[in-house]
Amino acid sequence: VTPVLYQLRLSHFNEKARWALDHKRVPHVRRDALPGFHTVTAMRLKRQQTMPILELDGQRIGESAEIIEALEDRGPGPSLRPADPAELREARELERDLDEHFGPDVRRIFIYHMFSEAPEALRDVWTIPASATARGVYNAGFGFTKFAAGQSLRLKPDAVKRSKERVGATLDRIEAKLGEGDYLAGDSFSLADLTLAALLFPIVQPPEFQYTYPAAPPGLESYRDELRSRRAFGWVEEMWRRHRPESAEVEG
Ligand SMILES: N[C@@H](CCC(=O)N[C@@H](CS)C(=O)NCC(=O)O)C(=O)O
Repeated sequence: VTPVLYQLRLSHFNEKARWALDHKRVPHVRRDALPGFHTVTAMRLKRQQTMPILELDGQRIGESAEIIEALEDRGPGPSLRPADPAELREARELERDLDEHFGPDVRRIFIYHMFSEAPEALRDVWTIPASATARGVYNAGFGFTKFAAGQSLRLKPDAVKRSKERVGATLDRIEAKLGEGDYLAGDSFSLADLTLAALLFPIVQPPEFQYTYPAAPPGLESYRDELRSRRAFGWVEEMWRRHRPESAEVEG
């Protein structure tokens, strides 16, 4: 059976799973959810609140890191695991760390700017996969979705400020680690590189992204400008150019 990815399009944790599926050339079906309503589907599928969820060989996997590991265990396709055990350990540690703090910080920054400056632009991109009827319902309830997300993601100026400081500190660390090299663990593209390049995409907005971005409002644009001069920003663009393959999605 063809694997099925339950996903949000404009989401960096979901991008990790898509990138791994595409990298390994695993034909898969994608089922889109609407942000906010996706928790209902996620609950039904796996008693959890978050996506991505991948249905793979009769199992449901509900964490992006576990999805990558399962695809690696299953074989074919180019490996995302460094061959050297110490480098593999390092790559996984970096992934775990980025998933825990960096991912949520980037999401808070991105959604905060969109909600406070251009909420309709974000809503209109979020509802691209929805039917006209679903879009109507969604738009009517959007004030509530926005409020609920604001609470659960702590979209407050002081929290956003701290998120930006932590993101800056993480990028300092990453740049030091990269040094003169091209990759974060070993000397080829691994799950560590994929994780960082996927988790920063909402800010970098590389053209290889497979879906639509909302236009960045001025506050988000000036934050992008702050980061643009950094090595890590150009590095993320480069990872997308070199290593983000075409989609392996199939009709389902
Ligand atoms: N650690 C999870 C994080 C996934 C995650 O946070 N997904 C977000 C979308 S970016 C989500 O579904 N959030 C809904 C919620 O937390 O209620 C992973 O790596 O898969």
